[in-house]
Amino acid sequence: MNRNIYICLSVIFIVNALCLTLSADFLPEANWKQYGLEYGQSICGFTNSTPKIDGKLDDWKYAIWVAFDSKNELFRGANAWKGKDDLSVTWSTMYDDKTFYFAAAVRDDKFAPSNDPAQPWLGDTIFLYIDWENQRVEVSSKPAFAKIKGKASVFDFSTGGKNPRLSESSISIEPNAKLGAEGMIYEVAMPLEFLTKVKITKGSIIGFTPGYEEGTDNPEGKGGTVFMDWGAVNPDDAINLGKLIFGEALSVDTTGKLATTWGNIK
Ligand SMILES: [Ca+2]
Ligand SMILES: [Ca+2]
Repeated sequence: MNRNIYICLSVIFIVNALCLTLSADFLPEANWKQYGLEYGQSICGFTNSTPKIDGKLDDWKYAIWVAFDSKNELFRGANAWKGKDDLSVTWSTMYDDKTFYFAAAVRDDKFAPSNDPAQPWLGDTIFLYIDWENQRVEVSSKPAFAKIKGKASVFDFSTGGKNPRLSESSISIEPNAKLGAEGMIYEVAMPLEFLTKVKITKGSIIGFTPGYEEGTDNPEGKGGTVFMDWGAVNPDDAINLGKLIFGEALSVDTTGKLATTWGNIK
């Protein structure tokens, strides 16, 4: 009898362990190449369900992900960057009728944010450089995300402060042990009305790149400061930005559909 109870408990334990493993948080890998995209192009997929802004990426399983994980993305710090485990950023975007969503899984050995909310760029900060008009003349929106004194915030660094309500956006920046000693997940929901008057719909194309600023104060004491973006360019010049196309609804079988969409619009 005791032996049966032991076997029974063992089975329950193993099944539980399997369930926990299967329900572990989703972590992304770059998948943009599957969609027939060139380097510097990605797709912002439409989401039918509102992602929960909680620093967990289970609601981003079907999104299109891009990785900044090589010297091709080092605008600054080619001699200071020590490789993927030092800093690499896998990022994605989604949208719905009202909101522009951004997420990033940041692999990092040391997270060293600024202490000064007026100068988040002194430490770890993510910027977005957005040219809504896609005229390649002006970076029209420049949100930034940082966790300062334990509080995750959205900042507006657009020229002339064009997006003053951005600070009301929802944001979560949470550690994730699977992303290195001090890796972080960023998850942000920015109402489109806080960002632009341009009507964003399926087929819209914008100039875009995230930029990862490791901190102009060089808090990790490296041989130089590190800044990563799409193509190692100066992202403050709109002409240098990558392209983000607003696409179809994301789903399990997104791959074929989105590749067709991109092909049609090119
Ligand atoms: Ca989430
Ligand atoms: Ca690092």
